[in-house]
Amino acid sequence: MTTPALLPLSGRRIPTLSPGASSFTHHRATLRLSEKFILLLILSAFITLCFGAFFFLPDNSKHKRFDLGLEDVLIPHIDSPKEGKHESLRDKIRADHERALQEAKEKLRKSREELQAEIQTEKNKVMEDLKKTNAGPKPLPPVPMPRVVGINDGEPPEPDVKEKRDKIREMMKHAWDSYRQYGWGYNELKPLAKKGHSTNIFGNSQLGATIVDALDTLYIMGLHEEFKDGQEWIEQNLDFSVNAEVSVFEVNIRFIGGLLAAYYLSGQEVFKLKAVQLAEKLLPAFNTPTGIPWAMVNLKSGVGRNWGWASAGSSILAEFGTLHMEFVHLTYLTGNPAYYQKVMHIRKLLAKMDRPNGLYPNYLNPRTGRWGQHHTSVGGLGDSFYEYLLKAWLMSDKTDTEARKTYDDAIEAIERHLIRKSNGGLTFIGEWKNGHLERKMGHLACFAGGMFALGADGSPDDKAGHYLQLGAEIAHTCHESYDRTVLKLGPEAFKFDSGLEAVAVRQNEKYYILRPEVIETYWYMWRFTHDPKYRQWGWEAAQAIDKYCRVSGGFSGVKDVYSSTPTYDDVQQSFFLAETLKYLYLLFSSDDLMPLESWVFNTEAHPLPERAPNRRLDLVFCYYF
Ligand code: DMJ
Repeated sequence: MTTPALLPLSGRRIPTLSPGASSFTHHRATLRLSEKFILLLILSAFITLCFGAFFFLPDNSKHKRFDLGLEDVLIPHIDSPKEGKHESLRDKIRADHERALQEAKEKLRKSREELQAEIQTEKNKVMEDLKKTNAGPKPLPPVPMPRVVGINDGEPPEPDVKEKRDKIREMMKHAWDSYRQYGWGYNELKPLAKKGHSTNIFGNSQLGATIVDALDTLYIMGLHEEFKDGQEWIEQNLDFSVNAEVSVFEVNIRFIGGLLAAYYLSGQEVFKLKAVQLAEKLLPAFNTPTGIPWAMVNLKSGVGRNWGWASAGSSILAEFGTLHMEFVHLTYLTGNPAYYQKVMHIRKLLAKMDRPNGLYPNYLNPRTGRWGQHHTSVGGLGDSFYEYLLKAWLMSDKTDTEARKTYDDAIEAIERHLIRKSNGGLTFIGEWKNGHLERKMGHLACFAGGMFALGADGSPDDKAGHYLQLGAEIAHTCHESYDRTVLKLGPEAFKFDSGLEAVAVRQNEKYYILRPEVIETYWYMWRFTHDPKYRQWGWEAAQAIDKYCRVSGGFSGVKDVYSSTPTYDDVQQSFFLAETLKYLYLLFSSDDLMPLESWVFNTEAHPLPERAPNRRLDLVFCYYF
């Protein structure tokens, strides 16, 4: 056996020192030492390995192995399951696996179309679930301020018209300054008691309704100091986290409408912000079995309910039907589809319902989705529902043809069943009550003259002339209702019955509370015809208001327009500043101030830019629907 050549650890051959014995012995001794050293090294490495393994390798005793037939899976067990449990778990996993295999086989047998349809159904289900948990897609980023037109001085060229306009501006100053002095921060003003006032539509809140409602009128009239004052109050005080039960409709048309208009006119972000904050507070009102909102909602708790007087717990057509304009703008401005979805849901639901004689009853139960009492009117309880159908079409740059068609059908039914000519030749709009026509017209229904004129262009079968004429006839009738009183101010409701023509009969229908509807119709008719009688009629009304409603602390409603010694109701309504004075001012301004081709006025006379939402909404549709 040959001695193996010993190699040093470095691998280089050790040089031979001398060929003699002594040198050989020395050499062997050196080798023995090296061997021992190497053995020691190997031994210590082995001990280190065992030591490490003892402490660091996983404890196999904590795992059980299950034979699953196809492969082994190591499953951690925590509390030592009993054998039975192992069996059931094993069975379950096996069953799941077999089912998955089976499904895969079935899928392979399906056609491409079938598979696509299945995927779509799944997608829809996921979207529905997301909507339910409010975890839908994130809102689109907010849009910058759109370019708006027609905000100018609008000074009329005729000196006498300018004088009248200046007078209206002075009336606005008096109404505002009085509120500023005696009612600041309250919702409305008591001009005789010279203190703040509120009604149940605002709950027990102090939300400065008059400030918000008046802002855009101040802006349009060029009262910029007053506007700034109002803006400051809103920035510092307007807070919607209050325990107050408010009317969803009133708060929408006055506050959201007012804030949005102030935003579009001035470009100040604070108004948009407040409008969106408030809208969020209104959304819980839509949590009903049908999605038809409650009439009232508590801004703090979000609890909603309906007016006690409304037929069998119903919601009111003119209330849930007068949200579209503002809610579409909210979606446009925020990119949040929720607002748009809420109002479109109402529209879809109404479209599916049967309508007696093609008419929309004023009451709809939000729990059952059934109509309440069959009462239809173009005045109170019904009015602005029809107005918003037309304006939905206008604000969409006339692309929302569904809204236009719904409007046209509704107006056709109204003309057939509700509009009549009196013996004296006055056209009036009566009220339909359980199958019979009541020959009484409300002051509120007088707005319809302007609506018919506004909707004339685009009406079916080229009936534009007919609707403009109908608008003129309503304007004339409503003027008669003013002219046949002692104060030259119109009563709340007037009859066409038993020889009576356009006069109030009941004592509780003889009041005038600074309402705008008749003047609103004069303004629309003026814009469409330029017939000077409309300015004349508007001036008559302005003079009567200044003469009989003006007091040192502002303007008040009167209780009897047939009495030469008026008694006051002591309320300066916020809509007097928002609507009545605005329409009067526009009536005596040139047409390039707030042109109707560019602005759509909400039912509280708050102007919102036409077309602005259109492109953006296309994007929202693609993104969400
Ligand atoms: C206003 O608040 C609105 O015009 C509403 O549509 C009904 N009427 C009042 C003023 O009369």
